[in-house]
Amino acid sequence: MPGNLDTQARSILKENDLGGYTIPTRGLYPYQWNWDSAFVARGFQTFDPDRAWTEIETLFEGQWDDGMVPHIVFRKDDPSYFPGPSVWGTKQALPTSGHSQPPVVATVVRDIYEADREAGEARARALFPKILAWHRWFHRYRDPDGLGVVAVIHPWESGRDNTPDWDGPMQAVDTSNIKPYVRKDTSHVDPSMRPLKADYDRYLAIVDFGRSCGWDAARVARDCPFFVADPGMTFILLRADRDLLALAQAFGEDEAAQEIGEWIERAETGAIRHLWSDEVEGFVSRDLRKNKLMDGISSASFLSVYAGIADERTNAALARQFDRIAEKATYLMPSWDPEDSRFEHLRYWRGPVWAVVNSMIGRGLLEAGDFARAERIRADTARLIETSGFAEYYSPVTGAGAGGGAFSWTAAVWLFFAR
Ligand code: 2M8
Repeated sequence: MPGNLDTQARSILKENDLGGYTIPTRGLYPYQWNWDSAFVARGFQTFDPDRAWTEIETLFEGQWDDGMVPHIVFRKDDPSYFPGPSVWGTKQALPTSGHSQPPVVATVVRDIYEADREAGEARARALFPKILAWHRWFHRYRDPDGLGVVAVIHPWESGRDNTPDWDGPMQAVDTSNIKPYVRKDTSHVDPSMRPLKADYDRYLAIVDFGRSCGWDAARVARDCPFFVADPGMTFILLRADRDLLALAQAFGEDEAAQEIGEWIERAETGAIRHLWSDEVEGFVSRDLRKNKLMDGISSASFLSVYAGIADERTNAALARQFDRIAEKATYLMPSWDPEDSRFEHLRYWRGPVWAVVNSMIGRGLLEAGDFARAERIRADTARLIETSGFAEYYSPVTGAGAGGGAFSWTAAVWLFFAR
C-alpha cells in the first residue's frame, strides 16, 4: 500500500528530526551522520523542500576550517552511542568525529535546486563554496598522489564499515594499546548483525591514531596504517563532482568549473587504471600502503555507472556480474558477492542490501538507459520495504529486515526512489 507507506516514511523523517537535523534512528544512532543527512534531505525534498535545505545547512555547521565535513556531528553528548565526542577528541567548537563520509551532498543539492531553482537559488549559492572546499579537501588529502581515486583512512569513512574489502588492509592496524571499552551498538541490536570485536578494536585503534596526530589531514594521509582506495568513495565523489560542475556552470563560477573539470578527468582514467581488476572482472578496492588490489565484488563495484563512467568493456563485464548475482540473490543488490565465502546475509556490510546503495545503482542504470536492470533494483527495494518495513538493511536471501528500525535513510529512499 504505497499511500500508507508514504505516510509512514514521512512520519519516520519527522520523528527522527531533532530540530533542523535528523538522526538515522533512535537509540542506535543518536547524532547527525553525513551521508544519511544527504539522503534524508532528498527525502524531505519530496514533501518539504525548505526542511531539505535546512538538513544540509546544519550538516555544514560541522565543517572544519580545512574544508572537511565530518562523518558525525555531535550536538549533545548521548551516552547511548559509542564512541562519543570525547573519544574522538577533535577539539572542534561544535564537536564532531575526525574523518568524513561519502560525499553525496553535491548530488542532492543539485537535485533539490533543480526541482525549484527560484526557491533554492540563494541557499544553493551559499552552500556552493562550502561543498567546493570539501571536495577540494578530498582530492588533496584522500588522493595525495593524484591517482584519481579516493582513499579512506577508516572503514567508517567509507560508510561500508565491515565490508570484506577492509579485512586484508585492517590486519596492519595494531590493537595492542587499546584500553577496555564498552560497545553500545550490540545492546541496541542483535550482535550477530554487527561487526565483530576484532573489527571494533581496530576501528578504535585508528581513532586513537588520528587523535594522536591532532587529526591533521596531511599527517593522517601520510602515516595512517589504513589507507585504502575505495570504489564507493571514488565513484560517489566523481558523480558529486559532475553535479558540482553543473552548479558551478549555473552560477557562473568559471574558475571553480575549470578545477572541477580537472578532477573529473583524473578520476575517469584513475578509477579504471587503479580499481579495475581483470581477475575479479569488477571494480575493487586497492590497499595503497601495499599497492595491492582486493579480490571481491561488492555493491560499490556497481557505482561506476552512477559515476558516469561510460566505458564499454567495464560496463559489459559489470552487466554480466549483475546478472550472475541477480540469479543467486532473491533481492538485489547484496553488499557482498553471495557466491564468495565471506558473504554473510545478515551481518551488516558483508552481505545485506542497503536501500541507499540501491538508489544510487538504480539511478545510474536508469540514466545509462539500462531500464531492465534499473527496474529490478527499484522493484526489489520496494518489495523489501513493503514486506519488512523501514529497516536499516535487509537480507538479500530472505528479505528480513535487520539492524535498527524506523530508519531515516530507508524512509527517504522510499519517497524519492523506490515507491
Ligand atoms: C553505520 O556506521 C556507524 C559508524 O559511522 C556505526 O556503525 O556506528 C554505517 O552503516 C554508516 O554507513 C551509516 O552512515 C551509519 C548511520 O546510519 O551507520
